[in-house]
Amino acid sequence: MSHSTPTAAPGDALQPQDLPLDGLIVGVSLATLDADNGYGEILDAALGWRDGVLRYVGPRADLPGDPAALAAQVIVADGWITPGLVDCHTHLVFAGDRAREFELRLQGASYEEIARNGGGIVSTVRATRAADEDELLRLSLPRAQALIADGATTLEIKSGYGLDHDNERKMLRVARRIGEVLGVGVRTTYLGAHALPPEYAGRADDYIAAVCGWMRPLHEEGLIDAVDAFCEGIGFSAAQTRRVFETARALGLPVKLHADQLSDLGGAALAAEFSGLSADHVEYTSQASVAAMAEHGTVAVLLPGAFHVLRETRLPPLDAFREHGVAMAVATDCNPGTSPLQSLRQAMQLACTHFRLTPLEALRGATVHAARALGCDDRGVLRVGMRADFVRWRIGHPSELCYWLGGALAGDVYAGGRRLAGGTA
Ligand code: DI6
Ligand code: FE
Repeated sequence: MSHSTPTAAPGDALQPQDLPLDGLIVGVSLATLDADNGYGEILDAALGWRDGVLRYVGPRADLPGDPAALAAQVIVADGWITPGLVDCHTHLVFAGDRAREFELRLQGASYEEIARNGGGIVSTVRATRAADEDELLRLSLPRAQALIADGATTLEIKSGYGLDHDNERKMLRVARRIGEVLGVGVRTTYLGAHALPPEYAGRADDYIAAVCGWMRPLHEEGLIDAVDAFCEGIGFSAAQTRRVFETARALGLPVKLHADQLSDLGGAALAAEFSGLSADHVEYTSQASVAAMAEHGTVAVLLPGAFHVLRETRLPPLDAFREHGVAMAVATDCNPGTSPLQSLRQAMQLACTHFRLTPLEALRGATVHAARALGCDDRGVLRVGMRADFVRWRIGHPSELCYWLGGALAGDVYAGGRRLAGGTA
């Protein structure tokens, strides 16, 4: 492992218009991730920001003068700063829980059996429909806060437990309100094609037509950043998914897909065909689909929490992703059924233990590659001009982020230059 100390790139010098900085942290080590390989380490560093944007990322020794003269607030700190974590796949807005289902699965029932018997996603739909918008916000905020407390500064949040226009809209509005209330970055994903609601039993094609019809008004309200579907035997077929994607494309919305989680329906290749931002889960993805993802720059989002909770054994084609240069992201999939996981750092830990990612791959997967899986090019690395989204961790080396199971490692969490949460300095 390299522990070299690269110097700041040319052009990173502070400009007069950057001053005074709003904040400047000195003395820490940085894992900038601003390189193709390695952590991009800068020891005894400084990080400065203004107006929510990073303005200095480099060695403390290269600062043009006394820190106190450069910034309104100077913080002397130790530990490591990484880019803020980006959780690029969550279903954290929902009501109720499925702890009973967890017990049934431990007694041998499968996820598919439970879904076919009226449990699973549809039971969360009942609870979510019954909650009004304020109640849904109240129930969902603690999950977002838990993710932030362990270092997340951007959350993707999917709909998909409403399954009619008004309830999908309610979920997406709650997702936006979470961003406003907590100051965290939120990207919303419309997942109307998540499950078949009871009122459409036996009429899946009609339901898909309805999902496509709701997309435009929700988009016109500014509630949709991307469109997703659950392409699976217990979800929707590739042909139905294609109709959803065609509607998204006509509206200029990017797509992503729950693909190849429990079987290979060619979902990842379908996402790639639509130049999808990501194909997620991907345990059963074929070599041909991996090649298609590489060709179209579609990110593979690994969700080791669901793999762990469902006690799956089929590994995603990790070596093929590496060989083809498919970027691998890591996310929590925070949801009440298959992944009641409220820490992205824990997802990184599971990605290392179950999928044998290196700690560096897992960290890049939860930052740089996760940002790409959301189509965000303004975050995920520490670089001048990027959003001031970063976390100061109480650790001696970044590999510790994947080493500890649990623990309170995040000292300070900043999004857009504002401190969100954290423990003692
Ligand atoms: N795959 C998942 O991981 C979640 N949705 C999906 O299509 C699980 C959602 C749930 O079980 O509530
Ligand atoms: Fe999911």
